[in-house]
Amino acid sequence: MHQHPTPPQHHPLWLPPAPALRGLTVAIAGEHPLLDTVRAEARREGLTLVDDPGTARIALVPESPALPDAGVTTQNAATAAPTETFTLAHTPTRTTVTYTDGPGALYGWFAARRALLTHAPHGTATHRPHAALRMLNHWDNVDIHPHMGQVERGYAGGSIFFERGEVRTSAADLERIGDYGRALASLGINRISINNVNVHRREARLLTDDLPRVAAIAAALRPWGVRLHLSVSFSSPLLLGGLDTADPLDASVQAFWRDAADRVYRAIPDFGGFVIKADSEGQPGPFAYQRSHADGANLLARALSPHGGLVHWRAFVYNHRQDWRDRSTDRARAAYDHFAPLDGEFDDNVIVQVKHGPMDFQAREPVSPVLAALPRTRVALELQVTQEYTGHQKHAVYLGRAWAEILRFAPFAGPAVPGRPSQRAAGASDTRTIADLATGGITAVANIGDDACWTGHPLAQANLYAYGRLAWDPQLDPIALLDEWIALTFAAAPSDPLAATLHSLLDDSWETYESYTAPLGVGFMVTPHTHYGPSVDGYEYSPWGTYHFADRDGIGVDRTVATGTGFAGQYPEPWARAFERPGTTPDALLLFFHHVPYTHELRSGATVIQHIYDTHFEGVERVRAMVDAWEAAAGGVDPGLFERVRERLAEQLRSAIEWRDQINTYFWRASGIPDARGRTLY
Ligand code: GCV
Repeated sequence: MHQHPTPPQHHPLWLPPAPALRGLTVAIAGEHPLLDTVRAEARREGLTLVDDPGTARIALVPESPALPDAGVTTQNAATAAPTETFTLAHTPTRTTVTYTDGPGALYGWFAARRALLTHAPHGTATHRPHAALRMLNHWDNVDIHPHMGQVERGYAGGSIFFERGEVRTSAADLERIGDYGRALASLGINRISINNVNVHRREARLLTDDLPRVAAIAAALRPWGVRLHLSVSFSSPLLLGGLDTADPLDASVQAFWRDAADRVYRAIPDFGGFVIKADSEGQPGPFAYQRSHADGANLLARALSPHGGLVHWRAFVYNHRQDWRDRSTDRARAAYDHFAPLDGEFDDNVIVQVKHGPMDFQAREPVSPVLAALPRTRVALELQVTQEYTGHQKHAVYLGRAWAEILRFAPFAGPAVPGRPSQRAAGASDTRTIADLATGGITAVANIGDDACWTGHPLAQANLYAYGRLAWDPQLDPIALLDEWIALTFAAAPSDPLAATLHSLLDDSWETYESYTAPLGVGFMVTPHTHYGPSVDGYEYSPWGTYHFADRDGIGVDRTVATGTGFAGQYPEPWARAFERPGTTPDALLLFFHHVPYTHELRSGATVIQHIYDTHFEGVERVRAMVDAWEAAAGGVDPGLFERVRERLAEQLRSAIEWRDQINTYFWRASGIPDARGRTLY
């Protein structure tokens, strides 16, 4: 077997050794494999293990002495038994975790640790996850892909799971995977898929030849309550089974998938299931056999169901070979048009996985209407932690605020009352949010790699942290989570100047990024293929369906029912009506829904053209302030980390200037309207 070199020492993420815990006394009552993990954690942190929970400073006690098995939890938390649940009683003298099951104890341990290290207010509260499935999808390839490399849209080095055509299973690799599992458990993430949804010939074999090695990865994650899933190719019966069809209604195809599932479960008894991208961007799917996506999904679901496995079937289906001259086709409509008619046709163990926006993980998009259109289907919300369209982990962009907005969007009610996110405009009777509608849980594309700091940009660790915590509880305040991440990672109290610097750098960094890139929700305008840096017309005459339609008079995509593509009509009321008219569409999304003149006045009072100039000039100044703030932090942080952030901020500033000058100049030339403040345009 090929021996890999030992990977470099990796960063402890938000779990550096905690001297403040050392010497505390902990008692852990009960028997469960995950309680053994907690015991090992306590030893690792230097706590003293004692028998008597009555005297211990930290006590973990079962709610009832009989622990249910840490088996499959596939229901929405709202209807499920209280699994993964714990009560944390945090007092000045004692911190007690009363847990319902093994996962509850593990999550309770990390919550107790967090409460002690962040000096959380004293009190007692019961914690249960909002959704039973909290997942990360890795887009890692086994082979180095000629265009996408080892990790598709990965900005943090190679894969931690695969290297040069092999599954990584050296002791050092498995140790790092275990450390990753530990970090995920500390947030409450309980599922990961380890390979790319674009499944090439080599990756298809994870289901066969590689199973023993995949099982070794699953074993490294198991002590952390994290279950492993695989992405599969719909063409596996042809690629692996020697069949001449993958038709979901063909008996030999059904037998192939049953055998495949049986084999996987023999190797990995707690295997999570299959993730699949079908009939999308060149991936095979049921359309080739004139079958529906429900036929395709149910084929896999029936093979997995005897084992309790799940199918995550992605709704990211659209025509990527569109003729740009065809104004009637709208990519934003596609997922709804394909999936809404199939509601009710999916088996119970199918989860339709829906990207948060109707296009593709832009810095700003409306929330996908598909999430409100499948009442009889289990749907999962898909977010993107890896910064494909948000600066490639070269730009410091904290996405917690963006995700909180998505999770709290209430498709059947009006906007939240400012300052009171749970309160809606008068008259709204159905106030369910996206987090409520995502009965199949929450998932996200991961942002880590084999980079020593895991995420390329050290500050991008905050995104993984915020994602995991929001997946557990979508009501958490994303800015409080940022401070929590700072406190845990840098052992910095809020009064510490370093904490203030980090906070100021990241706090509104999403809005900063938005301000110097594509304006008012129009999206794209990025360099084709790489998706980094500006190229206003890069996708304008391409087959990908991502257009802005800027001309000398105006810009934006008319997606209204009255005169446009009709996309606005895919929303329930009151949003369908709101998005139908520019005056009631939020400014941030104006150009997503409407084609307007450059002189159109926004709700803010500025014209579209002046808004473009102002935000792009301001965006660069905000990045300049970030650079200066970081320079002032020199000496207060590890020099290696300081340099890495400094070098990335320099690139962010260079890139923001490039965006500003290209966007502003393009629209000045197109519109002929000068900047009211006379700043330099080219
Ligand atoms: C994994 C976008 C990305 C692709 C990605 C795809 C998807 O188009 O650019 O790299 O492929 O989304 O989500 O499947």
